[in-house]
Amino acid sequence: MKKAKLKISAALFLGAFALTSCGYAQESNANMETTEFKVFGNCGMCEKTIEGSLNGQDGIGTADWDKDTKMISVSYDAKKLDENKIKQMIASVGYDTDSHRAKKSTYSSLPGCCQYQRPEKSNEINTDEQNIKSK
Ligand SMILES: [Cu+2]
Repeated sequence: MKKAKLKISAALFLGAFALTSCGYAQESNANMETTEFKVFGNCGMCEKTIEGSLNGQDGIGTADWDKDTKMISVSYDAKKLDENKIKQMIASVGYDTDSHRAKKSTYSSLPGCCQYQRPEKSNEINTDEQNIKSK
């Protein structure tokens, strides 16, 4: 009888662990949302910089950029952040997204291998205010 009880509690424990490791705990937080968008960049160093601009920040769950597809997947607390703010955070370290453009000076200070081909779009939000004025 004692053994049976032990087995049941072990099963419950394992079950709870499995749910947690599948991200169930995070999904039960109603504020967590996931978004995916393009971030321009080249290499593994870009990946570290791009992800580093988000990971560990308040409201960010995880950030994962793929250097082949140039797509980033970000889970975030929708009460604290939105996609616009996340794109601003990425632009602040020198990386353009589909809608936000990094400051020219920040882009220029990236290592040579990281100076990716910048997108040419007219409807993007330019985070370089001096650039906007001179246009
Ligand atoms: Cu790079």
